[in-house]
Amino acid sequence: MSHHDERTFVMVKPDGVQRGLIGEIVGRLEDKGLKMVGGKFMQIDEELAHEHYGEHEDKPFFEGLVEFITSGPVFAMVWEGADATRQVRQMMGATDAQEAAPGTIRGDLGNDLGHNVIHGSDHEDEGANEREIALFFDEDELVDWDANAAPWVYEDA
Ligand code: IDP
Repeated sequence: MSHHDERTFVMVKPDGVQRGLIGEIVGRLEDKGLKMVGGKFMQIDEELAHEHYGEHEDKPFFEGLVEFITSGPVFAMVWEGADATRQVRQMMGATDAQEAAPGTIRGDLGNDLGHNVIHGSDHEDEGANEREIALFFDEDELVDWDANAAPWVYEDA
């Protein structure tokens, strides 16, 4: 079932944690049939924030973004499933939560561009999922397990 095992990095941002949305967000990903293989409640420090958001270094919002993402705890996760990176991006909705479609996580739970509740690896950035997983998790923090629901989620599992 190798084509069901794509991994992606997902994070409930500090606004989502403060607003008590961890359970809601985890629930939505579980309901979709994705499988959690890693999870860590943590505080991002300045260095990790710079590494994670390095591509935005020259943008005018970079400083504010680093300040926000280090402002309180986050819930970092790795989720696995068929086409998981693109699936999660689709479930997240547009970056600006004010514009994100109803039914998406940002569309339903957020109302701001910066405070947009969730991060997920960019599926259009080749290898971003693996890079971000490696940045936040050691290999031994990820759990290989068989989900009993898999044959019911996937016809060919
Ligand atoms: P993404 O999170 O949907 O992948 P990116 O373009 O990678 O969006 O931007 C990373 C994060 O930076 C966004 O989630 C958002 O919180 C923040 N951000 C992006 N653009 C702006 C902006 O113009 N002003 C303030 N914050 C922004």
